Formats: sequence, structure tokens, C-alpha cells
Amino acid sequence: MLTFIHGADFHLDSPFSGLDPQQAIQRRKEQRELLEKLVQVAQEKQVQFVLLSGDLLDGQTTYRETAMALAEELGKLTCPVFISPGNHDYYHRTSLYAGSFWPENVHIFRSSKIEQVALGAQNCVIYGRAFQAQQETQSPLQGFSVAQDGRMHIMALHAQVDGKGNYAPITREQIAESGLDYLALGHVHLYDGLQQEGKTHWAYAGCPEGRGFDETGEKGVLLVTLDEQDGCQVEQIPLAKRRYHVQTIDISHADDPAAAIWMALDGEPKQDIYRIYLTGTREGGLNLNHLHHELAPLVYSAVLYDQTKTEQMVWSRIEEDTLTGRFLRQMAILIQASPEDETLQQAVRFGLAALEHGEDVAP
Ligand SMILES: [Mn+2]
Repeated sequence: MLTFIHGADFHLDSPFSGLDPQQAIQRRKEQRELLEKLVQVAQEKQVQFVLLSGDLLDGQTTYRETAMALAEELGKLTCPVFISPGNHDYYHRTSLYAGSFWPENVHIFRSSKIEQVALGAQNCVIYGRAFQAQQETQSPLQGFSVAQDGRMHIMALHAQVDGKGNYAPITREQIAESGLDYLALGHVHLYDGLQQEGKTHWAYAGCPEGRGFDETGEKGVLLVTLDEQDGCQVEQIPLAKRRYHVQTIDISHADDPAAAIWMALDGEPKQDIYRIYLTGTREGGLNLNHLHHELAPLVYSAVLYDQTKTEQMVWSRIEEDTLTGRFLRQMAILIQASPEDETLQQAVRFGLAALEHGEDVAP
């Protein structure tokens, strides 16, 4: 049985442009803590090797010290580590991967051609290759297949499945024809489960730490086990210190909007990063600055968007000769008949939201 870690897309020293400058500096530091956690996990799980499928370094903005920190951490492992550089950290003469500080147990694939390293004790072969430019339009898997020789065949690769673009597009047919036992992919930042083409299992590890609101939810690396009998199993090991969340909170009629938001976040201090859309109907306007100030001690970072409506705004279109106008006139009659009925108020809000997102047509 083989056990190994598959990680990718660390993007060390990302700019984190969505955060304030102090927090961005802190986040870049925290990214380096990821490396310690990665090493810890590899040691705890007693893996036989680690595969890192590119974009470990963000590129132009990555400091030499950061690459050295990566090298130093990986050097603490007793098992081999294989790196297949991606489009952000592509290999070239003066790239950080060409530095002399990489420890002996770290094997960096430098050629754009697929190369292999046999691990005799594990009866397996590791394959990999490097991006050598920011863009590549050729499939690195074109015409590639392994010998079915009783050994396990595993590849670390930075590529885009089903892609037509500039990031080493590969097809599902090529994955199947490769005959690999496992294809450890990097490039897509979301782990979307274990997949299979032919006999070949494959997955994107996803990035271990979100960098923006397009990278929400749990993030980490994959712990992979390969076994002749039991096949392939993958477990996502969370590594992220902070997660990104996008949340919509209805604060209709909340006397204390900060408390309402707090309740919606389960009332516990959060180390995470939030984008919160405030919705619903309110009598008065919202003071976002004030609200932001009140929430500051409770969350690491929250950006608030006011999408609430005042009662007045809701009814402002009642005279219109449109579907919305007709809807509001009908609802006004119903509400007059039972003014205490909260569901009717809700129906007005939902109805309006639906109409305003769609096309309002004059009858
Ligand atoms: Mn990439």
C-alpha cells in the first residue's frame, strides 16, 4: 500500500489585494505557517512521499526568503518530495527553483518533457514535468502512457483538464490512456472529489488557503492511499488558518443589526474572512461604518454590503403601470385586510426581489 500527500497551488506571497495592507502582510506570514503544518501532517501520517503539483510560489511577488522557507521545511522530511512547477512558478534559468538552497530530498522536475524517478523500495514510479513559460498550449500528456509492469505509476502535473486554454490543456481520454494509477493535478483551486478515467484516478488538490472570496470553504491537501486490493482513497486534510465566506443575512426589523449579524454567525468570535450582504426591509437606513466598527473585534475581517430596503422604497413603485406596480397594489389590498400577517410582508419582499431580478414588463 502507498500513502502520500498531494498538494498544489500554495501561491506563496500572494498580494492579498482584498485586505488592508497590515492584514495582507500578516496573511503572507500565515501562508508560511502552512508549510510547517504540511510537514507536520506528512510526519504524522508517515507518508512515503509528497507530491506538489505547481504554483507553490505566486510568481513575480515571491520573495527568495519564502522559497528558502519552503525548502527548509521540506528538508525536515525524511521522505522524498516531488515538485512539478506550474504556470505561476514556471522553471527557468533564474527561477527560485534553480536556487542552490533546495535540500536533497526535494526533487524538482525541470524539463518540459515528462521525466520519471523510480522508488525501488515502494515499487513505484513518480513522474513529473515543468512549465517553462507562463503559458503552454500543448498537452503534456499527448501520446504518454506508462508500462504496465506491476509497479504503481503516479504523476504530479500542473494542467487543465478539459481545457482549451493556455495552461497545459489535457483531455480525459489522455488521462485514461496514460495508464497511471494516480494523477496528482494542480492549477484548479478547488478540490472537487476523486475522479476516474479508465483505470486512472485523478484529483485537483485545490489550494490549501483561500486568497479571496472566489476561494471559499475548507481548503487543504490530500492524503492519498493506493492499494492493489482497495483501490484509491483520498482524504482532504484541512490546513487553512482562515476561510473565506460569503453570507447573506436578513436583518429585517432587527433593532440591533450588529447583534443580528452576530447571531447569524453563531455568536462565536471568528478567525475567518467574511463578505456579508445585508438584506431585508428596515424602517431607517444603516450606518455601515458604525456597524463595521462594532463587528471589528468579533471577526478577522468583514466587508459589509447594504442591500436592505426601507419600507418607503418597497412601496415606491405602487403607482407604476408595470407588473411590479400591479403586484404591489394587489399585496396592499391583502395587507390592509390582515395588517398583522408577517407572511404577507415577507411575500412582498420576496416577490419584489424576484421581479426586480427578472424583467419587469408593462402589461
Ligand atoms: Mn496554475
